[in-house]
Amino acid sequence: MSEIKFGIEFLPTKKVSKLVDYSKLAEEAGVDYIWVTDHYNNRNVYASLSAIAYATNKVLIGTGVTNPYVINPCWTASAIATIDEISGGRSILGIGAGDKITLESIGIPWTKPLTSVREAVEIIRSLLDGETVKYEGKIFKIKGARLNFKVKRRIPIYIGAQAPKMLRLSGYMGDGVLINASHPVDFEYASKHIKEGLEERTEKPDFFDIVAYTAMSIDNDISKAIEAVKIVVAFIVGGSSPMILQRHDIDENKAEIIRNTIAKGDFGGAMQLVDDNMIEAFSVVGTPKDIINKVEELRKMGVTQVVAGSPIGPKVKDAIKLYGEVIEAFK
Ligand code: F42
Repeated sequence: MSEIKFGIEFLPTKKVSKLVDYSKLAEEAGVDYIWVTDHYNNRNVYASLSAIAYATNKVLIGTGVTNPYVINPCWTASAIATIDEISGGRSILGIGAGDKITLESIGIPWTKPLTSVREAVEIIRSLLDGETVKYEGKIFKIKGARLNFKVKRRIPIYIGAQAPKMLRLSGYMGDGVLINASHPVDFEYASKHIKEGLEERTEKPDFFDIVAYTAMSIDNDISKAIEAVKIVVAFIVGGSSPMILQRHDIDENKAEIIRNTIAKGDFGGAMQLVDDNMIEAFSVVGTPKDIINKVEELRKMGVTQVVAGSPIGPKVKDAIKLYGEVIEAFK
């Protein structure tokens, strides 16, 4: 069975200096990958990655995930290549379709997400390979683009995917896939589609990273860990498609009530509506021992990287240290 790597997700909602502290702690805890989310209304992802790059030595760092709508792929290629230079060859690029509601709120129509991601990845890969890009796509028309500096290594590109065609696309053209999921049944589903994409590829990769990008909450006190994850699970349940809810035996009416409660701004109320089944379906939660068991289950499903996503734990710094215990158990 394949080895498993460990990542952590940071949201630049707090000052970059805090993110840098967390990143140093994560590196000390043995984390292999730091993924920083990209939303225009948080601190900028590349400015954050740049600060993290200077403060760390070994950990791989990247966007988790950027999108091709707010930022043109040519700009993204330059940005991630710059991070690679600053970090001494430690960058990774995560790209996805972005969030419809946020994009539309800033006047960007969320059209053809699959095509947009596919075209963006093709353009970015070619630019990083040092090519002059002329591209006549459905979304992007590039007359002649080229980076004025050389990228020293092949920067891995990961695609954020949950839905079937996007999962297949990740297998077809990515180096890995970031799947927002926590439960083995979701990976059973995802594997099928990723495999189809991998089979369509003419040049098979030596390794394809299947990443469980999951809500995680670690604490020695399990009840505190559960309490901290409830609001994240409420948002996931509220935002999940009927197909995903059915897969986890979650009543669509309950999900709708949670969605409406969140929409009213009643987060406490939404948390109270979250039940054990929802927590089990959409998060990895508990003491380090509980997390180790869950990671082992995911590893058996073919997951090759686990990412500790929000909230990480009731106390983030303590949770990062406890995550180190989990990582140690797999070394
Ligand atoms: N989004 C952010 O904005 N910021 C983040 O930091 C972020 C992090 C993140 C981490 C992991 C992860 O998995 C996702 C993350 N996301 C983040 C969300 C991400 O950007 C995507 O929104 C998310 O992954 C949704 O992708 P999805 O796999 O659910 O795919 C959607 C777009 C979908 O509908 N896919 C369909 C499918 O079957 O795969 C395909 C739709 C399709 O075919 N569209 C056609 C096309 O050409 O694009 C057009 C169809 C038509 O009718 O026009």
